[in-house]
Amino acid sequence: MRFLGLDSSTQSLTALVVDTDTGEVIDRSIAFGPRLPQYKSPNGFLAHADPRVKHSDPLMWVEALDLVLGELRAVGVDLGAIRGVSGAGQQHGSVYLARTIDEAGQWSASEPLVDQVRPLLSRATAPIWMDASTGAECAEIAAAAGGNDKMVAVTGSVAIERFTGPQIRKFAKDDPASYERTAEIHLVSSFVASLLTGTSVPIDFGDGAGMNLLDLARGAWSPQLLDATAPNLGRKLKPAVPSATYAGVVADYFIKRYGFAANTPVIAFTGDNPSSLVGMGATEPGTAVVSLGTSDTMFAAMAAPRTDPKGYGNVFGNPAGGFMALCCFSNGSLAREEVAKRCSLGWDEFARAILEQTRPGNGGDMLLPYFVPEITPRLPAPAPRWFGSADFVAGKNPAAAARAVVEAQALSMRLHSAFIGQPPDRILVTGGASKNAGILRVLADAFQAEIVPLRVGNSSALGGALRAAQAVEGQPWSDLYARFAAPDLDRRVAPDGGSKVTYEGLLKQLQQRLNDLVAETNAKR
Ligand code: XUL
Repeated sequence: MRFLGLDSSTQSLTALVVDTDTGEVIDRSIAFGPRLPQYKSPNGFLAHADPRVKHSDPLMWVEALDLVLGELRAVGVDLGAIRGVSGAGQQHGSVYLARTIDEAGQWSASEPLVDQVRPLLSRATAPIWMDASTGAECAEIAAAAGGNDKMVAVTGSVAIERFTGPQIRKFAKDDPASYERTAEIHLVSSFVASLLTGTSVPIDFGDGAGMNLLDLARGAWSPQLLDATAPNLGRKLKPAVPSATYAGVVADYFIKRYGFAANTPVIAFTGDNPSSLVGMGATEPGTAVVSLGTSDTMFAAMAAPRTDPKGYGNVFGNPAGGFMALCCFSNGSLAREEVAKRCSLGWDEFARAILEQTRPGNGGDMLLPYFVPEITPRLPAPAPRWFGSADFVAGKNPAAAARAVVEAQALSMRLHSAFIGQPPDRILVTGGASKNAGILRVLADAFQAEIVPLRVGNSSALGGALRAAQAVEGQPWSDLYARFAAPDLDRRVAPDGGSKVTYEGLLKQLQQRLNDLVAETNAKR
């Protein structure tokens, strides 16, 4: 049987079809920047004078959905053979509607979906996970809730700028009339699912945990946090549901336009990281995962929820049941791309610079790669810092710059993910940059762990397809993982034991420099 997974991420929308009989996988992506230039979002979000503000146009996601389904058909995929759909969205981003999709979603097949969604919006833009402009709202919510320790105990996370609750509060404060006019608030995941069914699909526990609103123990919105966040918020959110919830069927619009079969089931969507946990076959505790995307994330399933005493790590729902821990670093691909661009390095040259032209420790050259505001550690404004030789600091040593960005990213991941538990001896990697052998080498050495890439590129879209397959066919996760999420053992990278001591030293040096940078930033506030 065939199942479709969708992943509406920061820079692209991916659709991926798995065939559980033949093992075949087909995927297509729409990159927002090049394919939908009218939205003026080359990296998936709109320009703003304040670097802390990052919003996207939700209509771009709507148009991309039409485009990607059209493209699947164009390459010969029979969408009528799809037996179930699920998917994921970039986490934390929120969409505001003046009418609920339950009221409005009888989409007419004769008019493009984007023209039918446009009049529903009560807010023209959607704040996304990269937004760092809600510091005041975080402080207000935490104070009203009884402090950040209480927030962590109830929701698994301190009040954080990118999480949806603080974003909703900012909207309610800045534009109370539009907030009041809002009938329904969606995450990106539940929004795309709702487009697909033409009904209001609830938020699942996996993604809902990224809102600073979900009481993890009860699996329900916390009345106290709803009140602390914004007036009447409980009326604008449907109750949160388990990730495996049957959410409805594909709407007539998609049947008529793309040939889906009538009554094709849709399973609730989840966040891209929880979805990747499934796509990587890592829903059982014991395997750490690194996802190298626009942001880099490191995450792992947990037997019992474990929280980060420093307040950087988060707890989300595991779509297969239980919880997962996650650390998010906003300067992922964005930082690697920035360095590659500044140094005019292609990706092959970038890998060669690491593998052939530089050594672990980079001869003392170190970069704190914060070209956009950072989540871990918390830096509300860009703060790149170059340390070491004069040439490196002046940007005249491209090879050292390539190694420096990746070494700092890998070590910062090691430092900040330590709360998750035992240091891993095997790490699965996914995301665009996991194709780069230079990056895998640095990860292996910095963690002193075996690095194993996944065969399939888009683990979040794959997670969507596998969740649909599991919900509809009832196959055990382990069978689905063996078939679709098998790691690419030919490309695994073993750590070089000779670099262990160098990286222990670098880890301490990085920690000191990060502490200094955070102190410097806090002093400026
Ligand atoms: C996770 C996070 C990011 C987004 C990006 O907390 O903010 O990983 O999900 O897609």
